Amino acid sequence: MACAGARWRLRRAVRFLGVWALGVVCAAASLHPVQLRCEHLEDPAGIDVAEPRLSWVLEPVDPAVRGARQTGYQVQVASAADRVANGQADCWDSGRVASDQSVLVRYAGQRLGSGQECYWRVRVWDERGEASDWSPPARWTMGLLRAEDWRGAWIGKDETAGSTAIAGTSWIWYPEGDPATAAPAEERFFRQRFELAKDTTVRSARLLIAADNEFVAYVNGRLAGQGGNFKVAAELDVAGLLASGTNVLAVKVRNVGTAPNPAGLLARLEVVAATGERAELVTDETWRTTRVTGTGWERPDYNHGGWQRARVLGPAGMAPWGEISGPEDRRLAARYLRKEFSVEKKVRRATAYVSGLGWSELYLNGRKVGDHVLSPGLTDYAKRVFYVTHDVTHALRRGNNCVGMILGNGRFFAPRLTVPTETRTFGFPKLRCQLHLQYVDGTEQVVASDGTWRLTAQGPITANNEYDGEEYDARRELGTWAEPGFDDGAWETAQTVAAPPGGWWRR
Ligand SMILES: [Ca+2]
Repeated sequence: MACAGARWRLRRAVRFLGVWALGVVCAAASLHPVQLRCEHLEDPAGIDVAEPRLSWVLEPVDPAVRGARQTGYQVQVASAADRVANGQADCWDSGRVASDQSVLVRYAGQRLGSGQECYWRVRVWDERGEASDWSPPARWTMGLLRAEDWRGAWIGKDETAGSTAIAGTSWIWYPEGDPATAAPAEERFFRQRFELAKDTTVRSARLLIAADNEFVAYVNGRLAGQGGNFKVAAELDVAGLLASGTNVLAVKVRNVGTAPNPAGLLARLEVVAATGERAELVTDETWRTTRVTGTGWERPDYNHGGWQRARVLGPAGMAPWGEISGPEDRRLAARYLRKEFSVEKKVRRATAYVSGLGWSELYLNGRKVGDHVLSPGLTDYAKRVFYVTHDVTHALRRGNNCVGMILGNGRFFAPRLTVPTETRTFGFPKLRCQLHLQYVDGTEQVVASDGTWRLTAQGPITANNEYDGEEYDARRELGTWAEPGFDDGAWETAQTVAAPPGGWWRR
């Protein structure tokens, strides 16, 4: 009996506890909001839409519950964390909104300013009209909303673009009619002799050559190369084919077609001797040409005394061929930039706004900021240019600080312009950057990119491109270049350069 009585009392206690627990559940909402997002991002920095959209996920308090749904929400936004926690929604309080919307609820409060911090929380009402607890607060910060908020200048290192290797040469052809308009669709042969001083050791020799339509080139009787593109000169390495004394360049050109059409040959040979001495040879009226020839015409000892003098049709760039691209050696070393600045007071908040084109990595006091790679995102730079916002409050220290930047090409600086297809390029890599320091005492300081920044293109990344890869020369590593106190005396001063073509700023 004692046993049975104990069991009854236990059952009654369990029933009582169960009812009590159920009562608690019934008094609270079946849902609560989690995973707060602003513009799809978790605690984002640098939002630049005037009315950011807020989203949350509804999580059931009890996973076993079915039919739970949101019937209302309330969003509160405040300018400080403690304010939102106390319900002082000084930016926006939506009040209770009867709605099942939990995705992309548009901010509808006070107008938000550049760089402003926003803290927010949300609560929801469930299918029974019960309110959830407030979510833990989330945060977003605004970006730079107006062009005049940008105080940094565009800086970088612009160089002379493109190859001028073709300049100074001329189109030539066999003297017949008007070859630039209509030459027979036949072969023509060309030869030129040139001397290299006795005992010359050739360090390098390149032959740039273009023909309308197809050429085969020989140096001293040996095949140097062939090609068939009159818009892009071929580049042939002929160093191994040259000798001191007399040399002969021989070229066969075939004008392709079924009817007369333009024909021409254009070439330039550049020779650099081991002594550093340079010599060059271009196509001109001293070349010899013929329509018909016997075998051995390409050999150095062939006598071309009976051939005719070539006719100069006009300089490189003439119609109908127009501008000729040289070989596309557009490999460009990464730019390293640095600027030291002093922080003398306690920092409450520090924000970096950065646009480094094509791609960039930001450093503060020797450490990379953030985990972005290939940043900022690719755009059509003629239309818009992205910037990135980082909270760098904890990267700063009292005393001397250093901001550093590595600038790569991305697709801002195209690695090639015409081969295998026409490619747009926008200029040399460039940077616009500013750090906003907000001190505890309420004062502010801006460290902005300008012509006092230091720059070098002599760092370890000697070439970079997402297709061609990166060339890294560890012998050129720069050590503590992104830390204060680094000796940048051998660096150059950054140039103030033109803004990128696109004027549209978005994160
Ligand atoms: Ca032709």
